Amino acid sequence: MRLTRYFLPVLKETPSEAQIVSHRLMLRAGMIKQAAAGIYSWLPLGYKVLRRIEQIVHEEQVRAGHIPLLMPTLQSADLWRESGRYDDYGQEMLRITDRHGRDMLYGPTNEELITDIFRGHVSSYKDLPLTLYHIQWKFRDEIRPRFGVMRGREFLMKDGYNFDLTKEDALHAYNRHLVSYLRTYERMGLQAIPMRADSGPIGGDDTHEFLVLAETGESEVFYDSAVTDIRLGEREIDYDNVDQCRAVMEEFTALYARTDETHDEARFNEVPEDRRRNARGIEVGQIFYFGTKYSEPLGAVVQGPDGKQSPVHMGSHGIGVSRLVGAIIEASHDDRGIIWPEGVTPFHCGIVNLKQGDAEADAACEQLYSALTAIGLEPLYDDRNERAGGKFATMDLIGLPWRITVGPRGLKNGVVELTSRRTGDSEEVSPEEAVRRIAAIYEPHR
Ligand code: 5CA
Repeated sequence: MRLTRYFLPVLKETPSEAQIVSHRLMLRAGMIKQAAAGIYSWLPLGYKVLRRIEQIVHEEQVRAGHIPLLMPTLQSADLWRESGRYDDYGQEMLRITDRHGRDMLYGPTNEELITDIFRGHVSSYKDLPLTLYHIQWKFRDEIRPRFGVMRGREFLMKDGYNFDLTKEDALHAYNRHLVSYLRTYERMGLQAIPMRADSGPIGGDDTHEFLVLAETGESEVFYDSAVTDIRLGEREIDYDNVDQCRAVMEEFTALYARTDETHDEARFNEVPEDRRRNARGIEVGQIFYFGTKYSEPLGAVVQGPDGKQSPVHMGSHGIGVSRLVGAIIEASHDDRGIIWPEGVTPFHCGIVNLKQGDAEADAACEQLYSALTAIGLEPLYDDRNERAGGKFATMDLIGLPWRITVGPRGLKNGVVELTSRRTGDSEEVSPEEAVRRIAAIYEPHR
């Protein structure tokens, strides 16, 4: 993409309505525009990041054996009356009446709808285990939408639902989700710690939230600092292997880590004092096991190997896809702007032409642009007639992890400058070497 042809409405001023850094930077970098309280349009740069995050979520879900589908955002109230949640959900649910006077709602979550699909088509244990998921817009009429996309009213969620014959099988699905979520967040350059939590309106006893530590987080958390040393890394996971998934789950949840709702002072005090932490975090996902809470009232039953009918054991598992954009920025920025991790960056690198209109500099930029594009990378070429300082400021604000700077002086010596946004370190290399280096950096992310 060439900047002169793109739509990147960056703001010079810091928007006064934004209280936290991710919201400020998303507005300043032209990523989003508020349409109504807690409802946003995703402008091209923001949309690109959202898509990258979605793609990682899809890939990791499919790797874990989960099957994508797509359910509608508008649902009939009748299904929610069957589960008993229509009245329970309260004012967070946006209720709508259609022209025939039928009660509808904009889905805040999909347990009922997915259970309806299941009961209509599955009747035997032979079709289990089954996990279906989608990435879809939700609406919750939050009393206090704030912090931009972090607490929106309309937001994008990955929600997945497992159907199993027994509790034991459903707990494997729970563990499998936990492991796949760890991988998902790590690919985005994030550390999200599973913490024992409260199940709220979804219900059930077993639930973990995934928290990214950040001062601006809305959740208060208590944990043993040793949990922050554990990484999934590159280990091979066989998602069908019950023992392996359980072992990873146990490894990541053995140490004390809880949100304030489930915090237990006595147990916390057993943690060595120098490792006790009380901090804040951003909830970027949550997994639940709730047994037959929905399958029983909605009649989602299967015939077991013994010929007996029984309600399936279920759980649901959510990732805050749009919230993640804000969470990643909270975790990765400096006073000049965003610093995208390579896994989610909207463009792989920036090309800055220090002297637009100089025949040699223009030609070198064009060559870099085609060489990078030819190997499947997406550069953003700043081809505006602007001063170098303005171009650098834009690149720093929008946070591309790598920048190639091209100017007549360097070209005389056959070099361009390759700069890391994270460290600020620059190196002079030949244009060909710059392309090779960028290709190698992104190799693990493709
Ligand atoms: N049905 C279950 C799991 S599929 C469910 O709805 N879980 S949830 O309520 O925990 O939501 C899943 C994730 O969506 C949360 O962890 C959070 O990251 C994100 N989320 C929830 N509310 C909002 C909101 N108002 N704005 C942005 N993201 C949100």
